Amino acid sequence: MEQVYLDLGRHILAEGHEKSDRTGTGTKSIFGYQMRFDLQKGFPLLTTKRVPFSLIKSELLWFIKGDTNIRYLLEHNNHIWDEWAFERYVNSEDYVGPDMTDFGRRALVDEAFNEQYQKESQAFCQKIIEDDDFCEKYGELGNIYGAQWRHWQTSTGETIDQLSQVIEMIKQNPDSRRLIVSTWNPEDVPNMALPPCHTMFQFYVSEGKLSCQLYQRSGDVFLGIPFNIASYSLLTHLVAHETGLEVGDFVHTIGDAHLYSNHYDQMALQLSREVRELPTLVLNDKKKSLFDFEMEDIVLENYHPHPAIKAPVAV
Ligand code: DHF
Ligand code: TMP
Repeated sequence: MEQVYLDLGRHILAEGHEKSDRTGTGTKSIFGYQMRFDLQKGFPLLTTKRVPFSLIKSELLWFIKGDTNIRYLLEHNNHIWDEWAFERYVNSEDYVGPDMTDFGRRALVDEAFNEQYQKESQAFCQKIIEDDDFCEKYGELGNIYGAQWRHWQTSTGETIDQLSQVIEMIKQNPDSRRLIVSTWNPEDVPNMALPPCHTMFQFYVSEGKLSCQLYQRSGDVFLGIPFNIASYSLLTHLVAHETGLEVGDFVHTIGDAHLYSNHYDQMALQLSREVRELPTLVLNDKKKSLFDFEMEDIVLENYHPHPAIKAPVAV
């Protein structure tokens, strides 16, 4: 199964179009790609590099709670969203430290600056955890996934809990072709730190199995995509658990699928490795609703990957 991901990486390295991008890093990119993972055959967490599953768990539980403040992530030692909160802070009037303009790129090329940046970023995280007012102001990422899934704002000032509704629909009317959660709100997009990459997902039930398809408008194939595959596969397991279904396929459709130019060597290294047996996922049977799940209720067994491969994230 992992092979379909490796095929994507190989395909982009060989045939991707060179394209500039918002972050100034440069990419090789293709448009329109689909991967299918049969979740009966194991849990699709890559084995050709270690992917930190605890970060995937805490991020998904954070979305499911409808939380959009990074404090919960920091409390779980998860730093994958730090840069985007930090960016808002350093661009605000409250920030008085050294100039952090374009920190993502400068930290990669200027060691002295990188030290300053690491220091500021650590102080920022510490303050988010300790200072409630600061946390409320700068820990917030705005209307990202958690908000759109659980409390989508309507024009009349109400909120829609899309995730609860779709679960209820799966239970009541599993043959429905409208089992959709959408996150792309054209009204919100101009004001967002990072417009949603996962623009919509749809569930499908057949022969007692629950499948899920994600349309991802933009995919960082080396860093983001391995997380995204595991995250939506976990979501499918959790929704199947609650609705009393078996798991079917996770279908991953990507619009602009790209490799950043500073990930080519890492991707090539990963492609040189043998795939190993996939791990299995075990959910706490005592909990029924996915809204009650905590970190320890989700356990991965038999995960024996190759070592992690470091790569810088484009901000
Ligand atoms: N921007 C870009 N350019 N690519 C992304 O994948 C991305 N993902 C976001 C937000 N913005 C993004 C949220 N998800 C990592 C993985 C997922 C993620 C953000 C970051 C990441 O850096 N993963 C590292 C390990 C990180 C760690 O151990 O703390 C990895 O090697 O997989
Ligand atoms: P963009 O808004 O210019 O498309 O930049 C977003 C970048 O983040 C792009 O490289 C895709 C990547 N990304 C993922 O691959 N997966 C994710 O879950 C998120 C949030 C971002």
